[in-house]
Amino acid sequence: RAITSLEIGVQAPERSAVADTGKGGRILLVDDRPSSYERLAPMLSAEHSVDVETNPSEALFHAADGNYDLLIVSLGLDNFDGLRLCSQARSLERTRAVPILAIADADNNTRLLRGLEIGVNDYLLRPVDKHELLARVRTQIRKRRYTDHLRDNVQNSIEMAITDALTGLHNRRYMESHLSTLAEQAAARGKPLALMMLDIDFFKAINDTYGHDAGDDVLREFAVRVRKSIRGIDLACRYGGEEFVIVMPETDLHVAGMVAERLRRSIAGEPFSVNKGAKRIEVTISIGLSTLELKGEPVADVLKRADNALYRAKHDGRNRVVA
Ligand code: GH3
Ligand code: MG
Ligand code: MG
Ligand code: MG
Repeated sequence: RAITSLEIGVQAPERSAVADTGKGGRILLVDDRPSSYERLAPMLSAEHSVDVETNPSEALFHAADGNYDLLIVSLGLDNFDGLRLCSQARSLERTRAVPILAIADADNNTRLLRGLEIGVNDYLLRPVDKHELLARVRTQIRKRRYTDHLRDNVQNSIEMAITDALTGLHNRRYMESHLSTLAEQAAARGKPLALMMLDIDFFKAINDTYGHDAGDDVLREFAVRVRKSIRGIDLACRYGGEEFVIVMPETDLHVAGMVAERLRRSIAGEPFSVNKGAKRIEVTISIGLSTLELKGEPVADVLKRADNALYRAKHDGRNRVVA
């Protein structure tokens, strides 16, 4: 039975969380009292790699650049407000997700509560017990790795859900859901929006003559050439088997026609290498163009007009652009 990406996304982090000891973390200890960090650092380095920042005004930069799994902040610093550092770390993009463990003096409950409100994840009271320190550190590091892992998996799942696996372009579902948004934006800003529908000519013959794998090679190479000829804000998707759609915001019919013509030539002008370079074959495409006409026009109508234009391009002899 095939394992789906979603199952992988759910199962993998659970397995790794069980296996994760929480050891081997990268820790930044912010502490400007030698009597304190000279005691804490050796405790931590039994299981982790520790950097000590004794200059708290540098700590935030250091934390943001260092890719740490955990910040340990002494709240009773001599020359710096540890709480302020915690709050800054919480508001900075690069350090927002890094857990913070505070070390506080037992007689300062108010500061401790403030710290927890700011988003300190856990705390220890002086005098610090080595085993308690290591246990709390391991927990924070394990949590951190687990959420990182979950986030990566969610990102991968999203990526897979909107991407065509063969070509790496967006898939049809993503294009269709995003097209309405792009059309609304265009209408709201009074900007044009162009759409191209592209279809590889006689693709069935390529499959029949050179094999299905050669056909796949053509589709992949085609996607590479498409990416080269569009801008970052354009949206290219594989619409069906050998059919593609490109949505071009802020583009009128004239410019879209030039882009389409350039792309058509880039396909017809350079044979496609297939079967690991064993064969080079001539490929052409036909392109139908349309633009968003009226404010509030259904995007299905824009697609339909591009499809009609594509049909005429095929009918008129292929390897051409029709608007
Ligand atoms: P036309 O010029 O009219 O577009 O002719 P065509 O042969 O390109 O069009 P047709 O729709 O008859 O054939 C499309 C072919 O694309 C049929 C299908 O087997 C093939 N195809 C669809 N998806 C894939 C794919 O992922 N890989 C390969 N190799 N072939 C595919
Ligand atoms: Mg066809
Ligand atoms: Mg075709
Ligand atoms: Mg087709």
